[in-house]
Amino acid sequence: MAEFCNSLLRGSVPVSVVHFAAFCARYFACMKHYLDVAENAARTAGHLLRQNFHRPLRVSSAEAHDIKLEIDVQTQELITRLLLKEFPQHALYGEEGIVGDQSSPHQWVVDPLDGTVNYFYRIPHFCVSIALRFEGEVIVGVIYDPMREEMWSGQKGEEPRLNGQHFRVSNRADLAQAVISVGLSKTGAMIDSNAPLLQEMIHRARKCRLMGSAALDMAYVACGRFDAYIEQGISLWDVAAGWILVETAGGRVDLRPRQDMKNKYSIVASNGVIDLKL
Ligand code: LIP
Repeated sequence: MAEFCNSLLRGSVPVSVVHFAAFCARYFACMKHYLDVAENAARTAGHLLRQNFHRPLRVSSAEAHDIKLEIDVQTQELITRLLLKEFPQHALYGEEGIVGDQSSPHQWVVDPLDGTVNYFYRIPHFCVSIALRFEGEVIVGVIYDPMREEMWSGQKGEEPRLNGQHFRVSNRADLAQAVISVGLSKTGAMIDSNAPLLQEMIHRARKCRLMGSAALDMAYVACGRFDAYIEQGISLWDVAAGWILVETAGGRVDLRPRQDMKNKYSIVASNGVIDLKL
């Protein structure tokens, strides 16, 4: 089955109509299987985070603008078990570490708790973010907010869903009427490079928001709550799942590797019609 899925994802389409119908059926069965397993892992991890939201938390490290919690690691271990039990050949690339052969065509990109500082300060705005990449391309993405019980799910070639309902990005083109989310990242250098962007946007947009979870920012752009989200200095696990949600909802994602920081990116995610004049 796995090898058959790989050939499907590589797009080797059979010639005859009959085989093509079988091809489509099995292609969508493959994708639905990936999505179901990802949703189950996100929901189970989300429940663990909600159960512990009001309990004492163990801090594993604290810096000026960032905090790391033991529950980040516990949650990623739970997600890893649930995903790799189903797909033992796959690899996982997560905020709390990597598992398996990263040259595998299938790589899960995981942020077990996005919005860790919010979580530590009992601010109920955080989520679980899980994406699947096939040969480098994101093909499946889920983001789960356990406090609002909101599950965003997306897959390549299909309209995305929020708790089962399809959604689209907003169609607001005028920046003066827009709500823009800006991330400041977590190091002094990155805060210095993000602050001027915020200063500009505050005067140009109707409102700016600093929410503290890149993955939820992406989900909010995808379903039209925000018109755009910008941040410099984020990691792939912060935005991978949101990437496919925004694009399949009709938006645009511009993700650029930073030359000055390894494995860090600058992102502009938007509804695709707004001109941010950046
Ligand atoms: C957070 C991001 C947020 C960024 C924070 C931090 P974490 O991720 O979601 O956009 O501004 O600095 O990177 O650390 O909570 O997974």
